Amino acid sequence: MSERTLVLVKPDGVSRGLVGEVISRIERKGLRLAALELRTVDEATAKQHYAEHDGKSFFNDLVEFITGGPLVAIVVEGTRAISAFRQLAGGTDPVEKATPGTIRGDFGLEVQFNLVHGSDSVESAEREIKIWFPAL
Ligand code: DAT
Ligand code: MG
Repeated sequence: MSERTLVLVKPDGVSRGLVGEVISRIERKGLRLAALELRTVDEATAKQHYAEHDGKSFFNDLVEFITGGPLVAIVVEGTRAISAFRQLAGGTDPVEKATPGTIRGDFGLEVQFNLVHGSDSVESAEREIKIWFPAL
């Protein structure tokens, strides 16, 4: 079943020059790009995107980090796109949970700087795509 998912190459991924690497892995997996934009996000949008984490110890640092520089927002589509991209990304902690061969496992070292975001469910994907690409 074809799905859409919201992917972010976060500011650390952009500043480290990993945008092409991430897009290449998405395309080689067989997923398609439906929308893509380089953008610097404001605090309100960042808080909306990460609303589920509001109140957690890392929330303020997360918002500061994600607003701290340009990121690349992408809508990715294809069969089981949500799970497929989460698999490409690897676990949240690039060392504890991610495995080599994943984006985070290959390029990440710290949980705060784990390079990419991918929606975690159909509901999250719909909610997040509305935030980032309301016209889609
Ligand atoms: P994911 O990005 O794998 O969906 P998440 O939704 O649980 O993970 O958390 C969102 C982001 O918040 C995550 O990519 C990095 C940051 N984060 C999560 N847990 C953290 C922690 N314990 N300390 C610092 N940052 C954390
Ligand atoms: Mg998440």
